Amino acid sequence: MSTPVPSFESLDKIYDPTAVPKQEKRYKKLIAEFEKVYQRKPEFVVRSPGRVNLIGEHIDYCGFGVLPMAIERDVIIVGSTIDEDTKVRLANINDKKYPAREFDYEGKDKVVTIDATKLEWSNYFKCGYKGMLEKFRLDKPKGLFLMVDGTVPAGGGLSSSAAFVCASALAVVTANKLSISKTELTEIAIVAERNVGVNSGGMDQSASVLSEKDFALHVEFVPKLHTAPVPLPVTSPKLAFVIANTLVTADKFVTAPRNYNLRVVETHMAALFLAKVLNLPPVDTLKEVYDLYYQDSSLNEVERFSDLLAKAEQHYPKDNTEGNGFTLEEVSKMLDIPVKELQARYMTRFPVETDYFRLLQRTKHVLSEASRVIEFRKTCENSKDDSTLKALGNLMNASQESCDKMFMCSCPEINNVCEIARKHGSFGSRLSGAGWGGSTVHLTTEDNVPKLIEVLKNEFYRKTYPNITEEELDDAIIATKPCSGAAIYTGF
Ligand code: NG1
Repeated sequence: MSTPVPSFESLDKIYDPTAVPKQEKRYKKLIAEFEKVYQRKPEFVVRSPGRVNLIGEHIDYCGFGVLPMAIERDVIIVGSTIDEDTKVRLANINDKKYPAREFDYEGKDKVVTIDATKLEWSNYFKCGYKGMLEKFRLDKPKGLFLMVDGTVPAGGGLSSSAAFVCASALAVVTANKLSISKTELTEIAIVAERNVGVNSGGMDQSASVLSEKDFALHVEFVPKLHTAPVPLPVTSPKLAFVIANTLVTADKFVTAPRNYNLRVVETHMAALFLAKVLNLPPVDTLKEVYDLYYQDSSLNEVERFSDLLAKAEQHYPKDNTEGNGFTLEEVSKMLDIPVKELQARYMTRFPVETDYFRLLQRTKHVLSEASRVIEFRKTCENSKDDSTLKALGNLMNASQESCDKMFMCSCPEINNVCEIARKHGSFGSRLSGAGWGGSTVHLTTEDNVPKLIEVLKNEFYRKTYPNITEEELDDAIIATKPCSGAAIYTGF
């Protein structure tokens, strides 16, 4: 079995020392609330964090690795068990937004019913519960009393759902005195979260479970899920990340045909085109093109990317639309696949709306971004002095530029926040997550964090949202360091 999920007796093993006093208070408050509501003592406490993607956007579904890190914001679950029944009593410290729920175990095969048509907070707990009990197939799992506190803002691109599913799965394991490795927990959480109807890729749960304090995480998907901790440079003053949610919500379901799903289709088509002109067998992803074409090459990883980029530039025909891409008919000719087949293959299950497919632009983003992930990792690993911050920042800025111009997944608010931040001590600023709104991430130093936050509040938030409250601001702007992944806390 690989490394088990760690147990920590003290909170400084989980959080940065500066955050410990605040976290201690939070844990105490949650335990007090648990005791008040259930009139019993807690037996266990577990936590799992949200994540921010530092670099590597829209390349996971192309098969390339990404580089997220766990953040301080997390989901904590305090619980105790009862042998007399198998009922789950689930309460949240924020009971106005997340009212208490109860459900019962429905047996080894079904475990529990999840109605994915409803946006219901307890569904995420049920995902973790179902995932674990499907694995362990207990005759009579323990009845549970649970109290949850989540500080990852929902819908802000920081994977609040993965944090909750991972914490829930861990709570079920701990309550039933089972043991599980970090890898198993990750794999179960990835599959379990699909029960709420989202086909999630695996980056979020990996970061939530497998991250280590002070490290970012290189997550690779091919040939199988593989993660490696990446040390972040030790600088003076210390580096810090600020996450700023633009509060622009791009509803994934509504905009998917023009945004997310269209990008998935464009990158598949781009892979087919490159494979064809390079005389490779037809493939699904640009990563397969990269692997096949360079299997016997003496070029290093990064040189391969620039070589493939040059090949793409050289082979793409000039489009007739001043850089707007190709019509479906043109793509059909380029790929030698009838329009009807393209529609059936790529545009039916997930509808797509577009006049032009911007295949070369998407290829340029994906290949350059995948190369930046590798350079980011190398820069961290070879960090010698404070100039590393500048180098990492440049990679983040280049990523933003490419997301904006080539992948077209930024928006005016993201660009504005990044520009303001760069003028006030951010070495690198970029969108994080799918884009078209949502969160941004900024690399700075600890001493500059208060100033950067203040400037963002005044220059962006109060100007864009004049009625914004202090509470909303606190949720929108988060200063964080790389934190540890899922853990059991025993020091209460
Ligand atoms: P966000 O927007 O953070 O949920 C989405 C995808 C990721 C990845 C990024 C873009 C889901 C659940 N997540 O992330 O897998 O493709 O966009 O890099 O769809």
